[in-house]
Amino acid sequence: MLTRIDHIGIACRDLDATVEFYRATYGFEVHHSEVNEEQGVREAMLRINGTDDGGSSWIQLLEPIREDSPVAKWLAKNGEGVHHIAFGTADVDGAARTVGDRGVRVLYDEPRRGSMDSRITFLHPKDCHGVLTELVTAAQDTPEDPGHG
Ligand code: MC0
Repeated sequence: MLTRIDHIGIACRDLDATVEFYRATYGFEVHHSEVNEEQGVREAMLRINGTDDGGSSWIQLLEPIREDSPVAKWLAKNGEGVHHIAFGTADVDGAARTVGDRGVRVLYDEPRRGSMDSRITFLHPKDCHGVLTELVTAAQDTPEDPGHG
């Protein structure tokens, strides 16, 4: 059902400085960046590796653009660090239904738009042993045609 670590989301206060740290320290380059108004973040995606299912694994750096956004709230309470993990699936609708049927609160009725036109939903951290967990289907990834996320 879930076939890879799609990404690890990291909350930061200064996206440009954090991108530079990942470049200078590890040699990871920005593959994609965007503003997601709905989620209230400016973000950069660093591609770490390809995966067996034809997708990819990423580090996602997140800087809040609004004080009332989930990442701003989290930063104010915890400071910078790992904000969530995301599991990749070819079928985010089906995976969310299955996990929901197992008693975990799924935060969205329907998946919403994520990075690079992916479809995403979140699971409540209080139902996941303290880990905010995201389920994601990459744009090119469908049950019929697993692609290159
Ligand atoms: C909050 N909590 C967390 C947490 N955020 N625990 C672990 N990891 C996190 N990231 C805990 C708080 O410490 C608190 O625990 C309790 O959950 C309630 O949190 P709150 O601060 O009072 O905030 P709420 O209830 O208003 O919202 C929490 C909730 C929210 C998880 C529902 O943050 C949410 O809807 N998140 C999903 C969307 C999101 O995070 N978007 C940003 C990434 P205590 O013990 O103090 O009660 S966007 C993204 O990632 C996209 C672009 C993509 O991947 O493509």
